[in-house]
Amino acid sequence: MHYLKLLPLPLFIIGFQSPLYAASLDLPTISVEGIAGEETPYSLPSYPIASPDAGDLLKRLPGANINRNGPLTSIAQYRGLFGDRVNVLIDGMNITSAGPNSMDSPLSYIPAARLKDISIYRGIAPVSSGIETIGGTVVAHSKKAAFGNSDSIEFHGNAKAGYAENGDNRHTALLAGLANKNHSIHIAGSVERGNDLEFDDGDILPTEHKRDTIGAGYAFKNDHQYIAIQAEHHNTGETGTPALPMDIIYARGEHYTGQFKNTFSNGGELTAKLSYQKADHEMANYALRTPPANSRQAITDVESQAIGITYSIASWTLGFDADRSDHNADIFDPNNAMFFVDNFRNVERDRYSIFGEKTFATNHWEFATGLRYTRVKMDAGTVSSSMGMAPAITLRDNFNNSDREQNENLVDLVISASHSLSAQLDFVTGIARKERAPSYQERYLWLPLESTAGLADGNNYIGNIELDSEVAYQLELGFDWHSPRFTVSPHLFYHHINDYIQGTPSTNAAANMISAMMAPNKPAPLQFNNVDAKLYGIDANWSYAIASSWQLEGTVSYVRGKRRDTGDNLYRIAPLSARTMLSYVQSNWLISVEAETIASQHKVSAENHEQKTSGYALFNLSGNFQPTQDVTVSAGINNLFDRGYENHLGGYNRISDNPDIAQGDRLPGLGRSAYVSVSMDW
Ligand SMILES: [Cu+2]
Repeated sequence: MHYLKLLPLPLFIIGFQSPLYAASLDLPTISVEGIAGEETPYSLPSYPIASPDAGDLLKRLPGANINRNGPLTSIAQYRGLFGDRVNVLIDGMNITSAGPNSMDSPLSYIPAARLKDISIYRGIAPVSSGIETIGGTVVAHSKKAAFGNSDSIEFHGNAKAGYAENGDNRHTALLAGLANKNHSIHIAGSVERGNDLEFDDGDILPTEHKRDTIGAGYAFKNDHQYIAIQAEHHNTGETGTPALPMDIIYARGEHYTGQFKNTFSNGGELTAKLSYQKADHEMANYALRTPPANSRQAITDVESQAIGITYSIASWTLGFDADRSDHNADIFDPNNAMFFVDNFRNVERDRYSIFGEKTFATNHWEFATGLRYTRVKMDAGTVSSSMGMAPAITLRDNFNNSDREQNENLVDLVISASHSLSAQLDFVTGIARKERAPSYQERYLWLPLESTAGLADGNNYIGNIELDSEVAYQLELGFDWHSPRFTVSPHLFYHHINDYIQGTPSTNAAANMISAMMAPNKPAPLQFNNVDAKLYGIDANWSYAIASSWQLEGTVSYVRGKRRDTGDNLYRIAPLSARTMLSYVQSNWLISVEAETIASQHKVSAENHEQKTSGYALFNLSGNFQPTQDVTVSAGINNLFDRGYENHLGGYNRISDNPDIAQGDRLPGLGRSAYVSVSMDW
């Protein structure tokens, strides 16, 4: 079942990561065996960046991008679909955000300094990669201790420290492990601090950040068994989110995972995984910014459990997955002890799922097929609030009297195929049907507020209990060309999505009235509704060995997202983007210059009152030096010319008192930043 396919990784990264240094500068042999690129995550090893955020690495992959609401809040976007539509696995686990605005997005649980690798299933994600994978699956792993080769115990680890001048960003991370060939134990942690970030014309307020993580794990393996347990604690302190109505006061909690694998004498393999997560979060609109007319704070939490069991033998894989999560969110006024709103009360979202996958081959064709059925059960408790106005009471009573228990049946079907046309050329295609049930915010937001999983469009929203699940029909078509000096793999895609969930003008009179009373300057609220949509585009990665020391590589990503019912554009769709990097590589050092060229985005959503952005180009310089095989010094300058620009996925300024950026304007992108980091392995 496990085919190996090495996609054409950027040369630079292979050269840099190779323990043999970049002694051989020819393109590595790229072996292509088995099934389409969709079967294996397209991976990016750790790469020196100035940012604490793992999302900055993810966006280097073809088709991938991030929606950014603050320095630590990256929300994964893949081919125009984002948020809950993208399945993000951190060390094999689905992280559930404690914050109803995704302030603790799944990617925020893994600092870049602790990241071993981050990858994406290119194109259509296989059904085995998770439940609700309509927008694909992102896989990230933290660094852990490797097993040794003998019975004797060895001490290994990695220490990393870095500084970026823009925002005085500091980070340190440590991994220390003891291991022999059967046992491995590790502890790991990170400390990150940063002040407000700057752009060419001033400061972006508030963008300070503070995050600590600590974790420990144990693993055992012998010829037939593998067992691993891991515990992680994270604590994000006061961290700005200028694109949202509040900032993070804290987001902290624990998650625990256990994994077990057994190989049977018939060649079958059984894997089981268990996880538990508990996280608490507070946000406020007065601690890191001058409050608007009313000070507000919110305290939220989530508790979740998951289990997954998979059995694979020969070309078959069968599995069962179940998870459940419970959410609460309460809003308070720090100056008025009487005020409260139950934003979400005892909201439950549980998923029970079974799947099967089968691979087979005929006449130079390789197929991977998969089928998954999921039952999603959702419910919410009754709500109350101190608000005595008639429309608030109407909304509360309507919600409390409604049938809030809702069940969805989701069916995912995937057929991927690849055809080897020659030793250097593979044709890749796939079709799929994928479904996503409504999120708890889309369904249970009973009072018009901005608790929208980080949409950050500035609109108040009201939920819709009666929402249907989204159904996507997906098509993938591309080729992978890999010659010794040149690789390119353009893939075309098309998503036809029925019942796409989108905010449309609310016709709920009570909601419109209370929204006008609470937020007189805002447009009328939107309500989550089912519409029809389509997304299509192309993305490619490529590399070229110009000469023995000169390498060129890059990615191009384009996506177009439209409503099919009205012709409006979809909201927060990444503009046409290209990344091109030229590197000069020597045996123990290299230097690179990179251009990021981003087109304007004029195809904006009228329904979301979205603002257009202009195109721009940024130039980045970076270098790496390995004085010994175990030490790497990286340094660079991002946005070398301190170019002013607006990131289309970066949101709007919600701060009233920033002297350098008007309220409601698009947030500027980061100005020039010089950085340096040192990493040591032992
Ligand atoms: Cu929050």
